[in-house]
Amino acid sequence: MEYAKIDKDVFVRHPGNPILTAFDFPLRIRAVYNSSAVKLQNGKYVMLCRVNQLNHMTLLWGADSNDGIHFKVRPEPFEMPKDELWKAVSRSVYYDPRITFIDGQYIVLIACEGDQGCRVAMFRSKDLNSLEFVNYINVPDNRNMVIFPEKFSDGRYLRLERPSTSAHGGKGNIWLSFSPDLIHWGDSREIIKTTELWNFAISGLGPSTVPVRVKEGWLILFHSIMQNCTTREYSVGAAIIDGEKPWIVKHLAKHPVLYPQAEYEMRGLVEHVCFPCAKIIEPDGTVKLYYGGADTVQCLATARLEDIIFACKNW
Ligand code: BMA
Repeated sequence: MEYAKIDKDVFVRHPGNPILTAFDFPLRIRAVYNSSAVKLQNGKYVMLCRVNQLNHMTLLWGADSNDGIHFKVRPEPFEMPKDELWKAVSRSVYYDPRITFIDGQYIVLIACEGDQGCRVAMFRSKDLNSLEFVNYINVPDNRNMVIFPEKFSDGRYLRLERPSTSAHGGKGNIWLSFSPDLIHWGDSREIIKTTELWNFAISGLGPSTVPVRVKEGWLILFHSIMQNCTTREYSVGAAIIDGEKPWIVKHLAKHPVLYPQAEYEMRGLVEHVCFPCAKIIEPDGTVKLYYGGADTVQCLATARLEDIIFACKNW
């Protein structure tokens, strides 16, 4: 009989988890989770933290680190736009930042929910000390956008995204789109469907971290959702798409590479959630995955890049 003989974990949770909690902030907050981190060219790390205030309205708050593990929270959150449209678009929350370094600058995408459903706001920054708002880059309802760190062979930008369609009763599938200028997107293709991943992703999928080039193509990690009687379980899946024709999925792990198991992932404001927003590949092949635990705390897990690729090919 054929079945997956998985005898070890790909990701190992950091022993210091959670690496950031509400108590690390200078003010009373409720939660910090689903944050994104990048390694700057000077070797230092910056995290853009999703913070829930006591009333669960969100803030985006920076934190800095020398090792990508111990983060020092800045004194103040980021300034966000002051205009009426921003207030309307993000009236409920702005959340789950994703950061791509391209064209010598950081592009930060933030999902916003308010009067218009879910839209994604694009910001740019030279150094992640402040953010400049650029535009909204979709009509509702679309989220979980990540921009590739390289352009396509014809000069267009690429992004993965998750338009919220109710096909198959889930939240939607992973799509790939192209753009000449980061603002206007199209030529879209659906590339990974929930139905290819029964059961752990049957209720939805979403790209979660910026794709990274590997020998086999682009390695992508995504979150997967499985609704059951009591929870919606969020795990982390992995796939490799073609390096030249990224709409072709070459390898897809049929099992999650990280799933809720630790106490801080099982219990919290939303139970059974591992929700990644960023990964950093260190020169020695260690992958640092930054993910939120139970919509309450910020966590870190590490893996060997080759072990994730093995899972994509063999699980
Ligand atoms: C998703 C997003 C994430 C959150 C997850 C679990 O829809 O809102 O920010 O972590 O649900 O609640």
